[in-house]
Amino acid sequence: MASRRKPIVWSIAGSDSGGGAGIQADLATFHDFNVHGCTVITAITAQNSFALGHISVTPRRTLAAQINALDSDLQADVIKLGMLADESVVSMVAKYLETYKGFVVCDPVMMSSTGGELSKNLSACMIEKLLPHCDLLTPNLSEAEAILNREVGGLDDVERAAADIVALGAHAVLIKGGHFDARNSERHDYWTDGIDGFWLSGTNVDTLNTHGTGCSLSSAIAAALARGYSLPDALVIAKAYVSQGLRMAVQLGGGPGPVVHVGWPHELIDFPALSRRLPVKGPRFNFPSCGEELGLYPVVDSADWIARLLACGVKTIQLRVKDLQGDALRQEVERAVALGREFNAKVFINDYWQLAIELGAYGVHLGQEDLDIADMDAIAKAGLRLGVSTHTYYEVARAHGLRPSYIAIGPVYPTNSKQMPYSPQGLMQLRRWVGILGGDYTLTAIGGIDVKRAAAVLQTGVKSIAMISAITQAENPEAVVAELMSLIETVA
Ligand code: 3NM
Repeated sequence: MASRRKPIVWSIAGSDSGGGAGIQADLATFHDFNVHGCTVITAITAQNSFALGHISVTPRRTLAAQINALDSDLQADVIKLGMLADESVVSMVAKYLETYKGFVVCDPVMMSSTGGELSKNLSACMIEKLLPHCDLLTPNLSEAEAILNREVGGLDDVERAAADIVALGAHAVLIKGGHFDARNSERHDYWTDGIDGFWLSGTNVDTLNTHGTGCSLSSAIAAALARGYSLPDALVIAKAYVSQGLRMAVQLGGGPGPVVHVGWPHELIDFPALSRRLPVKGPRFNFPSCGEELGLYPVVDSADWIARLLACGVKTIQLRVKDLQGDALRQEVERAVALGREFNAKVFINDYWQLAIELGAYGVHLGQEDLDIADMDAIAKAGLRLGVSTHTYYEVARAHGLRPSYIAIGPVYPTNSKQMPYSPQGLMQLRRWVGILGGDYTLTAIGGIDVKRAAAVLQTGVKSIAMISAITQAENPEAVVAELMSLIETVA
C-alpha cells in the first residue's frame, strides 16, 4: 500500500452531456490536481454548446444508493456541490452533510429541473437546509442576487452582499466578479468568512468560451484543499487555474466553448493579485526596480556587520535589527544607510519603513504582517525599493498586488534563525516560483541555505540567495562570502 493515499473528492452535481461543465468539468479538474474524484450524479442534462435541453433529475433511491456506496468505502476528504436540481435532492444532500466532517465547497448552480431560473422555493430550501453545511459558497453575481433576493449594486456593493450571505449561514463566501464590469482590465472576486476578507483580482480574459468556469473553480478549490493547501492558498490556485483555462479555451461546437483543463497553472498572467481593499481605479503602486540581480544577500543585525561585509564586496544587504529602539535604532539605521552610499551597495532596512524613508535608505524589506501596517503609498512616493517576504500562494498573490521591487521566497530549507510557522518549500517549489515569477520579478531565496546547499538552490534558476547563519555564524565569514559570491557569479 502506498504510504500517502491519493486524496478523495466527491462531486455531487449534474452530468453535462456537452462535456464542458458539471460532473465532466469536475472530474477533469480533479485529474489536473491529482486527486481521486468520485461522483454522485444529481441529474442528467441533455445539452450542447447552444442550449440546455432536457433535464432528468436522479430518482431519490438512485441518489441515496450513490451516496451510500461511496460513504461505505471511498469517504470524501472534501465534497464539492454543484447543481442540485430540486428540493428533494437538496434535502437528501443536506441530510448527509449533517454528519459529514470534511470541508464542503458549494457552487450554487441556479438551475431548476425545468432548465429555468431557480424557483423561490428551491432557493429558500437551499438557504435553510444547505447553507449551514457549506464551508464555502461560490456564487456569481446572479446567484448571489438570488440567494439574497435583492440586487447587488456593482463591485462597491459586493463586500456587503458577501457579509449578508455569511449572515444567512454559509461559513464563508467567494463572490465571483466575472459578471461585474472589469476594473483596470481585471476581474475581481471577493472572499470573506465574516471576519477576514480579501479581493482577488485577475486579468480580464476576453473570451466567449466560458462554459464550465464556475464548476471548474469550485472543483479546483475543493481539490487544492484536499491536497492540503489552506483555503486562502486554494482560492489563489483555483483562480489561476480557471484563468489559465479561459485564456486557452477554444470553441468546439457552434456556441460558447468550455474552459480547458491543462494542468497546474504556471504563468504569472493567470495568477491573481490579492488585496484587502477593492482596488481603486487607475494604476497600482510603482516601486522602483533594483536594476540588476541582487546576488549574495546577507541579512545581518548590526551596522558593524554591514561595514564588515560590504568591505568584502557584498553589494546587497539587509539590516534586520530586532532589539534596538529610539536613538540607538536611529543611529544604527543612519550608519547602515551611510555605508550603503559609501560602498555603492543596496542596503535594505527591515521593518522600520518610516526611518528608512526619513534617512533616505535604498529600500525597505517587509514581512507579510508589516504589509497591513506600513504606508505603501509613502514608501513608493519616497522612491524606496520594496522587498516582500512570501511563503505561500496566498502571500505571493498579496505581494503581486503590490508589485514590489523584489520578492523573497522562503523558507527553502528548515531555518533556526526565524520563528517559522511554514514548512520548508523545498527546491521543487522554488523552481516553480522561479518559473512563475522570474520573468517579471527580481527574486531571492532564503531559509536554511548554506555553502553546501547554494549550488542546488542556484540550479533552480534563482539568481540571488539571502542568508543569515551561514555567514554570521561562520568561522571565517569573509571566506564564506568570497566562496558564495564566486559561485553565484559562475552559476547565476
Ligand atoms: N526569513 P538562515 S527565513 C529572515 O522564509 C528569514 O521568510 C525567512 O536565516 C523567510 O539563513 C529567514 O540562518 C531566516 O536560515 C534565514
